[in-house]
Amino acid sequence: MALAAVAVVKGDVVKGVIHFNQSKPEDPITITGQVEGLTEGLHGFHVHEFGDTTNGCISAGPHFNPHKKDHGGPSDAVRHAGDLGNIVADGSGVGKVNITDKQISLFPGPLNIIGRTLVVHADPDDLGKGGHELSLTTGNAGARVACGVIGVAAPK
Ligand SMILES: [Cu+2]
Ligand SMILES: [Zn+2]
Repeated sequence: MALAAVAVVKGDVVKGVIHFNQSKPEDPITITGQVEGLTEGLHGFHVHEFGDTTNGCISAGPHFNPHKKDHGGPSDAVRHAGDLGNIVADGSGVGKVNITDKQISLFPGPLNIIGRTLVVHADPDDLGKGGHELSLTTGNAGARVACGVIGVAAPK
């Protein structure tokens, strides 16, 4: 049975709705939607470990990393499961999301992301290659400008 989840991300000025769909455990997950209110350019986009926004997006903790690897880009073998790379905002501040990924899942198991938090960052994720002291942990993507817990979607 196909599964669907949704994250409504919110910050002071940035907001968006992101949908997650997956038809079978062995199939990739598709991630679609839109974020608005961004500065033009690249913005780090990750699943963080905790579905906790008690103290805002900071309570979501580090990148979701069940395999205890270094930070990387979405197409890298060495990456956090939650490393979805960057979204690209246009001159109107709108970033469209259309991602297919195989390292996270909506189905039960160690890769499950339901109840974790989707975070949008102020700065580009350097995908682990920036040579900054934070490159291998966060991609040096800066502040968390919006976030939302990934929850089970209502049927359409
Ligand atoms: Cu992040
Ligand atoms: Zn990461």
